[in-house]
Amino acid sequence: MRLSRYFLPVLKENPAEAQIVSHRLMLRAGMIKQAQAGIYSWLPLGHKVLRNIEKIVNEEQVRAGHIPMLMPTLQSADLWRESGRYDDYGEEMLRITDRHGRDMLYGPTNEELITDIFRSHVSSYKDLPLTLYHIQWKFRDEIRPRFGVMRGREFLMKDGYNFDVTKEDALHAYNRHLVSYLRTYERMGLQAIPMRADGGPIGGDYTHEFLVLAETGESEVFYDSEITDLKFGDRDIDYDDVAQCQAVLEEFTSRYARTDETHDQALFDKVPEARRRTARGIEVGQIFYFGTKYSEALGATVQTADGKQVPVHMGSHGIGVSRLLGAIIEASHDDKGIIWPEGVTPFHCGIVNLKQGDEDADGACEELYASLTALGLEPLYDDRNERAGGKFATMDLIGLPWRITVGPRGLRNGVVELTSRRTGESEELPPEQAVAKVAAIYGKTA
Ligand code: 5CA
Repeated sequence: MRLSRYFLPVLKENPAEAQIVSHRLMLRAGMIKQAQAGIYSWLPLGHKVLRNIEKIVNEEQVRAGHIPMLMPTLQSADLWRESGRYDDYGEEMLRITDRHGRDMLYGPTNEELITDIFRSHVSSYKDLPLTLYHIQWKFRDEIRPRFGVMRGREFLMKDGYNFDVTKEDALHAYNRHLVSYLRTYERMGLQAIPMRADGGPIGGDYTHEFLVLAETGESEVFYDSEITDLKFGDRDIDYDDVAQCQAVLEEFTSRYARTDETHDQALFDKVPEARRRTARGIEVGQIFYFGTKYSEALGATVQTADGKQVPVHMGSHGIGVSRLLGAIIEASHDDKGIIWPEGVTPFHCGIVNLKQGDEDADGACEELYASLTALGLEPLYDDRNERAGGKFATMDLIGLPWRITVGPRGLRNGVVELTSRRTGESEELPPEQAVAKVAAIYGKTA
């Protein structure tokens, strides 16, 4: 993409309404624009990151054996009356009436709708296990939407639902989700710690939230500091292997880690004092096992191998896709702007032309652009007629992890400059080597 042709409405001033750094930077980097309280338009740069995050979520769900689909945002109130949640959900639910006077709602979550699909099409144990998921907009009429996309009213969620014959099988599905979430967040450059939590309006008493530690997080958390040493890394996991998934769950959840809702001071006091931590965290996901709560209410049963009719065991598993942008920025920025992890960056590399209009500089930039593109990478070329300082400031603000700077002086010596946004370190290299290096970082071969 050439910046002269892109739509990147960066702001020079700090927007007054933004109280936390991620909100401020998303507005300043021209990623989002508030449409109404807690409702945002995703401008091109923000949209790109959102799609990258979705892609990682999708890949890891499919890897775990979960099946993508798409349910609508608008749901029938009648279905929610069957589960009893139409009245229970309270004022967070946006209720709508259509022209025929039918009650509808903008889905805050999808347990009812997915259970209805299940009961209409599945009747035998032979069709299980089954986990279906989608990535779809949700609406929760939060009383205090704030912090930009962190606590929106309209927000994008990945929500997945498992259906199993027995509790044991459903717990394996739970573990599978836990493992896939650990991988998912690490691919985005985040450490998200599973912590025992509360079921809230979804229900169930077996649930973990995934928290990214950050001072601006809305949840108070208590944990054993040893937990922050755990890395999922590049393990080869067989998602059908019950023991393997269980072992990961045990490894990542055996130490004390709880949100304030389930915090138990007496238990916490058993952690050696030097390892006891109280902090704040951003909840980027939650997994639930709630047994037969919805299947009984909606009559979702299957026939077992010995001919009995039983309600299926279910769980639901969510990732806050749009909230993740805020969480990643909270975890990865400096005073100049965002620092995107390579896994989610909107463009792989920036190209800054220090002297637009100079034949050599323009030519070298065009060549870099073409070589990177040919390798399947997406560079953002700042080809505007602007001062170098302004170009650097924009690149730093929008946070591309790598920048190639091209100027007539370097070119006379046959080099360009490759700079890491994270460390600020630069090296001078011939253009082909800069391309090869960027390509290698993203796993492409030049
Ligand atoms: N049905 C279940 C799981 S599929 C569910 O709705 N779980 S949830 O309520 O925990 O939401 C899942 C994730 O969505 C949360 O962990 C959080 O990351 C994100 N989320 C929830 N509310 C908001 C909000 N108002 N703004 C942005 N993200 C949100």
